[in-house]
Amino acid sequence: MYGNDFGPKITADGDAGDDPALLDGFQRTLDAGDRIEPRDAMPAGYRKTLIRQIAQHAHSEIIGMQPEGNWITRAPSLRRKAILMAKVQDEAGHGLYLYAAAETLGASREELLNLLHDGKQKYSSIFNYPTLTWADMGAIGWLVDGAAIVNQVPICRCSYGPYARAMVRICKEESFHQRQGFEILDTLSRGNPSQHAMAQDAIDRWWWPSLMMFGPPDDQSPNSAQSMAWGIKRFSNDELRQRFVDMIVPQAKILRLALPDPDLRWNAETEHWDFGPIDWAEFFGVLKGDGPCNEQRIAHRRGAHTDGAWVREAALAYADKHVARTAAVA
Ligand code: FAQ
Repeated sequence: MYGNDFGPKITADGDAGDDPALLDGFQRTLDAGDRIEPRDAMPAGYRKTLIRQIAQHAHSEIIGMQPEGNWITRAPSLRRKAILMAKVQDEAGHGLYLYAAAETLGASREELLNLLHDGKQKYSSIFNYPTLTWADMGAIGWLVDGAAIVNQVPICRCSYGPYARAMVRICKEESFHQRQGFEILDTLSRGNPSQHAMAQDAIDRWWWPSLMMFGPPDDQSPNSAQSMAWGIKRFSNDELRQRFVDMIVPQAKILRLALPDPDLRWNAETEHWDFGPIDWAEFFGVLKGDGPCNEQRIAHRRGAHTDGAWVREAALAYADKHVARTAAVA
């Protein structure tokens, strides 16, 4: 654990409480554009918000392995299979970095996983949709990883050091993921008519849920204002959603695929692409647990956790043995 190691001593739990000197030190660090580090004093709300967001992010990475893992055995070639396996492993790695970042705030991985398994913490809405065809691997890479990059690049500049640093590597890997999704769709789109139709069908199903990944509209986003004031979020949900649409429209043209929105048009005044209304009732329904795959995703995750208990026990036993041996030699 490390901290900036200047400023006043922090309280036992690291929270600034009402102490004006501690709160002032925290604010000065933010104002200077410096990073808050694990041993720095921070308001309890800042710690709580970070744990909530980082946990949700970590849960999304590991639940996000399921829709793609579903296609590893059915990938159309050995090359595609090797690439998909590497991608799914990357998502597990992202989960690991993020749970480790949350641990620096005092939330253990076990505690956070229990909250996920008990339905007390969220994961991204997008992973409650099914992957019906191989083209969905392309759509996830291009649109879902594409949305993830647009959302996550600004988090590399987030005010909390361990989260910001974890995001640097994650974003590099997500960029590769997006390109592999684009390449899958490009191949299908230029293939025979049924391959092109399969790619188009995937885009038709994944487009709107991808726009929902950025969260509710700004006027219905209870956390945005405070998270932006604390430098956890750098841009609002709607700003990032617009950035994503502006990035994707020209790419869709290159892919020769249509985005399923009759209201999509270039607005010369704003210099952005206008898009049609998002079905927020669907989004909030998915958050409540009514998406097509919510139950399946959580049941599978709980099962994987139970099946993996022996691995955690063996790793702990090995670590204990190692500590005992080192102590005996010393
Ligand atoms: N799904 O007040 P806000 C990926 C919740 S990683 C579910 O606007 P906030 C990689 C929100 O938690 C994808 N819940 O919230 C990959 C809050 O609930 P709470 C995940 C959502 O935090 C690719 C409530 O709604 N990325 O895809 C969603 O300020 C391919 C009110 O919302 C991250 O987590 C949603 N879409 O802004 C893996 C990035 N949106 O907790 C495999 C980091 C909102 O108050 C394959 N997170 N909610 O009960 C963020 O940037 C933010 O947390 C937002 C939400 C923007 C997601």
